[in-house]
Amino acid sequence: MLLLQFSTSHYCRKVRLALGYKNLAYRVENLTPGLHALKLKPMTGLTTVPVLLPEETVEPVAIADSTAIFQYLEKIRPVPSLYPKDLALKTRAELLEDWLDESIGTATRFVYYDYRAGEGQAIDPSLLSRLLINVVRRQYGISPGAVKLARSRLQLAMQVLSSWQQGSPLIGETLSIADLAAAALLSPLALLPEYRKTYPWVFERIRAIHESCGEPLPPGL
Ligand SMILES: N[C@@H](CCC(=O)N[C@@H](CS)C(=O)NCC(=O)O)C(=O)O
Repeated sequence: MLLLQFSTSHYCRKVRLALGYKNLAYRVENLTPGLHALKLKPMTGLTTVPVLLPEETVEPVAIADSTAIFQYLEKIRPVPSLYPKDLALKTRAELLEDWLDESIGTATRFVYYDYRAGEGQAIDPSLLSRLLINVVRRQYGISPGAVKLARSRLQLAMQVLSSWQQGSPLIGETLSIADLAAAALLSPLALLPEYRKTYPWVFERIRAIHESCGEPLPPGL
């Protein structure tokens, strides 16, 4: 299997966590942001990474979107499962994963790049890094108003994830798609002192989940 990714993308991290949890062998190809769309659009109709190429003789040829990739991985390697068996719990895990993808992954991106452009400039003060951060901020419309909204979304996320404080999975008794999504999509905040100080338990859990999946820790952890 080949994972097409951006090396720094938290959505690609999410897929690597699942591949690791299920102990599946894979290779990665790091795409160049900007040129990536030329390769991906004809393949998937979308421009986003992650994209998984199963490299099998049977369909599908390419799977776009981390949620669809999770479903595919569960189909080909059902054990250990990432979906609760109980139908009501499974639906809750799917809803939580979808909300984390659509709202919280984006909110993290906004708050993270806002930090990197200001107080966090020292993480990489090179001209290239500053240039890239400005391109990303423009591409995603990262304005002060949008960052404020993103911060309040993250505050809600911390409440929703409160079962992590007791070291418990988010849904049911074992790790699920919801835990992996939260661990990956909040991981960029590990570089922000404010979040580390206020929510230390979130980062303990992110670390533990990465260890369970055999995935190298994100920057800052
Ligand atoms: N819902 C998508 C979101 C993926 C996403 O936002 N990927 C970003 C990188 S973090 C991307 O590919 N951006 C480039 C683009 O939109 O062209 C998923 O879960 O896979």
